[in-house]
Amino acid sequence: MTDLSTATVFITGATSGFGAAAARRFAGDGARLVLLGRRADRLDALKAELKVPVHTVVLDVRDRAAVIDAVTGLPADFAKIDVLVNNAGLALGLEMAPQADLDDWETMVDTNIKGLMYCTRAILPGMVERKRGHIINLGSVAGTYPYPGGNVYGATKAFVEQFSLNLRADLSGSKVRVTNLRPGLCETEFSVVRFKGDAAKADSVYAGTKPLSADDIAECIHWVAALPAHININSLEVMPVDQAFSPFTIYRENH
Ligand code: NDP
Ligand code: 8X3
Repeated sequence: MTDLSTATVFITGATSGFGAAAARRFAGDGARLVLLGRRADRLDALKAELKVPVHTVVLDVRDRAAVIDAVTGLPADFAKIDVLVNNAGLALGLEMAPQADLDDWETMVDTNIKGLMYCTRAILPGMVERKRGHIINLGSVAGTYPYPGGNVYGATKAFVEQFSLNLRADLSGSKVRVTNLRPGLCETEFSVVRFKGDAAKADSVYAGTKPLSADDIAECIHWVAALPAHININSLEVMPVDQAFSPFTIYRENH
């Protein structure tokens, strides 16, 4: 297995959900952590909780210059990143395309696509130079299966799938691994964000079912990273047992 006790793990979106759970999971190995998010208070609280070396980075991944500066300015002890968990992301709204808010669409593209690109491009050259590294991207089942209202969110996650596979193509011979982890229904702050603070609406998404937890996904992130260095999980789709598929919608009228 890959020894993570000496690894440096860079996690974006570490203030909540999968990112915070992954930070705790890797801290269990003794890994050094770089934790990124916009909410400084949450990063500080996590740093105080974890018993491993932690460097916090407060920024918005949509800010290209800030991402590049933060990575080039990492303290020497945290600069050799072994694992990048490209997790920062969000869905905004569930409206049908004709009614959807164009600003929401742009925010999802800027965060889920461009932010992930910036972090990858900033960190990848060091991994290639050291011939060691693993990029774990957070895609989604929404990147594979369409659903009403998934429109641009799903499309950003389809980008993550194809970008991950194309990175594998570019990184042939580099020893750098790339994984796209594609969770299904998972209860985090995801739906509160999607419904812009409407907690009742967010709760209704998970009512009466047993969704995945952030810890379940952290376990998957940790598992792909801990596998022996010659094994690359390209894409890993994970759903709760209670989530499955429905038939195609067929629109009918008297033709
Ligand atoms: P949460 O809302 O709980 O966490 C999202 C994290 O992303 C937060 O730490 C947030 O930090 C960070 N983030 C959002 N926007 C930015 C930004 N512009 N700059 C920096 N950080 C940002 O959601 P999850 O943990 O559920 O989601 C994590 C990832 O997993 C996302 O990419 C999501 O699309 C994906 N996913 C989620 C699923 C689910 O059902 N929950 C299923 C499949 C995929 P802060 O606000 O402090 O900046
Ligand atoms: C989050 C899962 O199905 O709500 O990516 O889009 S879903």
